[in-house]
Amino acid sequence: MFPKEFLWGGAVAANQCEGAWNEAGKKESICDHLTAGSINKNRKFTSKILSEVNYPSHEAVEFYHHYKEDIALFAEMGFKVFRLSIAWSRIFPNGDDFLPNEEGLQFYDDVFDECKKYGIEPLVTLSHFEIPYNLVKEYQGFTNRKVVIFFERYAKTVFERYKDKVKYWLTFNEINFGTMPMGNLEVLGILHQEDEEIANPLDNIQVRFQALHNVFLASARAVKVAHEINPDFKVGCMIAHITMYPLTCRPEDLLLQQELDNIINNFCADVQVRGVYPYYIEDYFKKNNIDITFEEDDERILKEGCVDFYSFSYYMSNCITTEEGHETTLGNLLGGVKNPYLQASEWGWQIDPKGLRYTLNKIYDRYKIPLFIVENGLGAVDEIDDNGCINDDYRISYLKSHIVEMNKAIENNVDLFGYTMWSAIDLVSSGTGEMKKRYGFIYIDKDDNGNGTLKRTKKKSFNWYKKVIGTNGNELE
Ligand code: P53
Repeated sequence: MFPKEFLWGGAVAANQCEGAWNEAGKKESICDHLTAGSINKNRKFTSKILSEVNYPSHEAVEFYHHYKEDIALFAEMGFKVFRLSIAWSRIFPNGDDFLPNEEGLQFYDDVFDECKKYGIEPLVTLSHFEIPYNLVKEYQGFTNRKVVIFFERYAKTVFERYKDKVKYWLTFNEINFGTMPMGNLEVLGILHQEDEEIANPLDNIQVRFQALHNVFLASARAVKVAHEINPDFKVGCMIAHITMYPLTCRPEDLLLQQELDNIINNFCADVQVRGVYPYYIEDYFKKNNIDITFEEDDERILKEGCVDFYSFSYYMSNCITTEEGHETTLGNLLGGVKNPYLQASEWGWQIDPKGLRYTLNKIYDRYKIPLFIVENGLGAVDEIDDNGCINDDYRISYLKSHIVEMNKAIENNVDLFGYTMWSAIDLVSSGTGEMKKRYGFIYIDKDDNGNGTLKRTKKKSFNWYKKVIGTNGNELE
């Protein structure tokens, strides 16, 4: 049984849905320099915005101009919570500005007021892969400690402005991508060359982990300021939990799985939940010649900025092995090999609802703080039939099977207090930049070439989710 106050809802990120990339004083974030790709073609970062190139974030699905219509649809589904991110570059267009951009602040006031009208609680991510480009260009992102101060200024500005409108906050989306080369640009704001493929960037592991240290500081300072501004604020970490299994029962596979699980899944949350670096990271740093500079106050800052809850995204699981020659999972930015017992999505993400229960048990066992699933969903191609309907039974079946496992975890006394499915509306895929990798309950007429009317249509999953929320998860058929 789901608790009475369980927060059901859906999630989006500013750069993937808002569009209006250069309106109302906003300047470019890194996403505005990312080209469209596909499962076989990596997205590229171009330092100049080129006129002949399609940058999907520029228009996206125009949530910026359609937010009233979209939020009304969320309300119709019965959303209790709506997860969105603030585009940092709407508030501080260059990142290092002294004063915020009033028009940017006003936009989110309007969005939160619209949510309030329907009794929908906003859950707000401060940094969802959206660092202002100027901070990357002029400061090399979070490699520079000044950016910690700029982030704190941004966090403080929005906490003060929205202190009576927003209660739930997340600092950095999928912060643990910073433990892998693919996190260089999106999490840390590091770019070692002007034009590159973001999934496969140049990498300097020492620079990357020092920047990640600075992101921990930025997050911790934001948590502290949040609690000073409003003691009722609840601030969470956000981890992309890539659940891993040893492929075989060889002890070597188990040990490798444990090591990777620690570095990729546990390290960041250990720092953000407990406020100290965990013991096992020393060995990893030694092996990789990483030497983190801790300034005088850093230990204290981390300790004072522990998060209130743990949030995570969960889409899939992977297998880990020391054996060579196994087929890796398709379209997978994260390594790992195929699991013979699981089916994968069209984009090669292995679907594993029971893995979600395992993950909930694992995380709760480790931290004993409230958990929130802030992303879970199926990217798929949706077709409109002759009657204008989108029968996305595959999405319903994906979500249903995951909700069943959430319920079992709750019955096992795991303190899970919310679920925002990815994504509330169709939007631009972060990994591939495609529109056709759709996640929403609401179809948006827009294709990969940027054509379409942007008309919103409810999918079959829309009415299904409405019933799920209406029965507090009791009726899943
Ligand atoms: P897309 C990879 C693996 C797990 C989560 O992803 C990921 C990624 C990055 O692609 O990111 C999150 O759109 C992210 C969202 C993103 C969503 O997963 O690539 O927080 O912004 O859209 C789904 O299919």
